[in-house]
Amino acid sequence: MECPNALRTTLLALFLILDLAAVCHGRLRYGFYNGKCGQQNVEAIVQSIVKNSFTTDPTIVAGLLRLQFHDCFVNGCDASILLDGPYSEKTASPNLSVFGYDLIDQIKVVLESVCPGVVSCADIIIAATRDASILAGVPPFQVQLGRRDGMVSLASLVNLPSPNIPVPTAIQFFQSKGLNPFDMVLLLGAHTVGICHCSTINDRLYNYMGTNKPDPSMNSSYMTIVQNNYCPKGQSNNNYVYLDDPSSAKSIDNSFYKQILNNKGILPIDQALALDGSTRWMVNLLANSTDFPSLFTQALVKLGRVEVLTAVPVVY
Ligand code: HEM
Ligand SMILES: *[C@@H]1O[C@H](CO)[C@@H](O)[C@H](O)[C@H]1NC(C)=O
Ligand SMILES: *[C@@H]1O[C@H](CO)[C@@H](O)[C@H](O)[C@H]1NC(C)=O
Ligand SMILES: CC(=O)N[C@H]1CO[C@H](CO)[C@@H](O)[C@@H]1O
Repeated sequence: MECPNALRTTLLALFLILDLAAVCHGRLRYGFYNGKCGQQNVEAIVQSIVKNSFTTDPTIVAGLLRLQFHDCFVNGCDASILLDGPYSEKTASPNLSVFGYDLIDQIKVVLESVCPGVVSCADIIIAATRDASILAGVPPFQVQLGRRDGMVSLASLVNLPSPNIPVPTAIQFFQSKGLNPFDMVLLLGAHTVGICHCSTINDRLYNYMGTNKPDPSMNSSYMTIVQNNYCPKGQSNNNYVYLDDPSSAKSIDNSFYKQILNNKGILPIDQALALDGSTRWMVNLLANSTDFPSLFTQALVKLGRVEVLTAVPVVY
């Protein structure tokens, strides 16, 4: 058993046809795998592999957070995002996403060798993202496990919000997943550890709304820094810029909120959080408080509960 991205796309078509499963929603539990993997501690195994990976490359934190977001927002937290093999072609961030997928696979291989067929890829994503977040500075927190992997992944289900959507639309999007506006503002705080490929914001930097000029709403001194140091005009599409203050890009802290209050948001949606009346107060609150890391863990836990599958499916 491997995580689903190891499946061939051709096989996938068959799975799709077979996906007539009626699903019972059971419950997630703390310590779900206790006693289910012989004497082995499943969560400790995940943690040690994540730790090794983080030591080699701390960007795994961003890779995993984004992976969990995409997994949970597309058909629930069921690892179906992994089924979508060529998914990375659809994101502007192929390398890091692939990095996240590889780590999930690596963990799955180890767990299969100690207790085959027990631990779901969906739970591995949740546990690994938790462990990576703690390594990046949030206080330790527990996650409930017991998710079952989905068997369906349709490109047509991949309906993720665009970085250009207005705040009210983003709020509706999150609300449709059972997450409130405050959860949304907290979860977007994940961008504190992320990067953005220059291609995603080229228009803001060089041709805002067809004006042939930069977006005037960005802090002009910061605009110059981004243009000169990160995203020079006409350079490689692999260039990227940090979504947060570069000096704080490795830790999960509230500097992202300070950054957007200074009009240094990189993604339009990030900047919009600080400008829109419905979210600005939350941004002010988070920018002034030391509570963000712990509030973030609570929002991440809620994200991990979006439309989960738990019981074994009944196939008619
Ligand atoms: C309205 C919601 C969101 C939008 C429109 C959005 C959009 C984006 C975009 C466009 C990028 C840059 C990709 C690139 O150019 O490489 C990005 C990066 C990222 N996003 Fe989001 N995002 C959203 C919410 C979230 C949430 C809820 C999380 C996690 C909890 C998240 C985690 C990340 C991370 C960690 C990165 C950096 C990835 C890296 O460093 O490779 N995002 N996001
Ligand atoms: C632009 O950034 C500087 C710090 O680099 C800050 O002092 C200033 O307030 C920002 N300007 C605006 C309009 O946000
Ligand atoms: C802190 O709060 C005040 C208002 O209460 C606000 O004006 C300010 O922008 C907030 N953020 C920071 C980083 O000080
Ligand atoms: C290290 C690595 O995998 N780099 C790849 C990142 O993605 C580009 C294409 O988007 C490849 O050309 C690189 O080889």
